[in-house]
Amino acid sequence: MIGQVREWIHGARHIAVLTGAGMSAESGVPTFRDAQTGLWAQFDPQQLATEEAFRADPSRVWDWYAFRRGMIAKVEPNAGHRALAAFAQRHPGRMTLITQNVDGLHQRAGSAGVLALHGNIAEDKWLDRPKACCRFETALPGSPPRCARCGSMLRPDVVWFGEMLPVAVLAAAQEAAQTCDLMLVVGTSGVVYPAAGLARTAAGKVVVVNPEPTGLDDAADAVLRGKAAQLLPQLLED
Ligand code: BV8
Repeated sequence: MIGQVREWIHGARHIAVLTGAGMSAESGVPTFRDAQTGLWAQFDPQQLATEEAFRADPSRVWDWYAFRRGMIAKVEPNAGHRALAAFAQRHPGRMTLITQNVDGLHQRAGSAGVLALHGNIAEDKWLDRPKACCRFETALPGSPPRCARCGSMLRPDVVWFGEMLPVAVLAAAQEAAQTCDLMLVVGTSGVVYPAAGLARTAAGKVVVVNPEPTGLDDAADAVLRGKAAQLLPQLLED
C-alpha cells in the first residue's frame, strides 16, 4: 500500500495535508485527548478549551495553557514534520499544509504558509475588545496577565470550542481541499469539525495515516496503519 500511495504522491499536481495532534506525538507532545496527564487528568480538554471555562475560572484555564506551553517549549519537530517541510521545499507550490495543531512544530520544522486552523498556543490576545489602554507591553504579569489600567484579561490566541475558525485560514484550507489531487490526513481522530470536514470534501484521493482507526477511515481511499514520523519520510522521499 505504501508503494501505491507513493505513486499517488508522485503523480499529484497538488497535495493537501491535514494534520492533528498525532503528528506531534513522536515529539513527545501528548495528543489532545490523552494530554490530560498528572495534574490535569481530572479535566476534560473540551471543557477547559472554551470561553465559558475561561470566564468562569481564568487562572485555572490560563495555568492549563501555561502547563502545555512549558511542555511544548521542551520538544522538537520530529522526522514527520521535517519530511513534510522538505517535500514542500523540493516541490514548491505542490503542497498545502493544514494543521489543527497549535504547537507550532510544523513552522519550527521549516514549513511555510501553514494554515493553522486553531491558532497558535504561543500567542496571546485580549479576551474582550481592547481599549486604548490595553497594550501587551504594559500588561501586568499574572494568571492571566491583565491590562494595568482597566484590568482586561489576556487569553491564549487559540480557537476554543464554540468559536469560529479564522475565516481566511478556513477558506484557504477549504480551497486547498477542493482543488487537491490527493489529501494526506495524518494523526487526527477526525472528531473535531469543521477541520475534519475538510477530509470529507477533498476533491482528490484521501489517505489516512494513523496507528489507530479514526472517524475519517470511511472517507479514505487508503488507510496506512502506522506512525507519522515513520511513514511520512518513506512516503515523501523522492
Ligand atoms: C465551531 C485549540 C462553530 C484549543 C481545538 C459540526 C460542524 C461544526 C462544528 C461542530 C460540529 N459538531 C460539533 C461541533 C462543535 C465543535 C466540535 O467539533 N466538537 C467535537 C468535539 C464534536 N467544533 C467547534 O467548536 C469548532 N468551532 O464549530 O464553531 C461556530 C459557527 C458559527 C459561529 C460560532 C461558532 C472549533 C473547534 C476547535 C477547538 N480547538 N484546539 C486548544 O488546543 O486548547 S481542537 C483540539 O482537538 C485540537 O486542536 C485538535 O484540532 C482537536 C482534535 O484532536 P486531534 O488533533 O484529532 O487529536 P486527538 O487527540 O483527538 O487524536 C490524535 C490522533 O493521533 C489519534 O487518532 C491517534 O490515533 C493519532 N496518533 C497518535 N500517535 C500517532 C498518531 N498518528 C500518527 N502518528 C502517531 N505517532
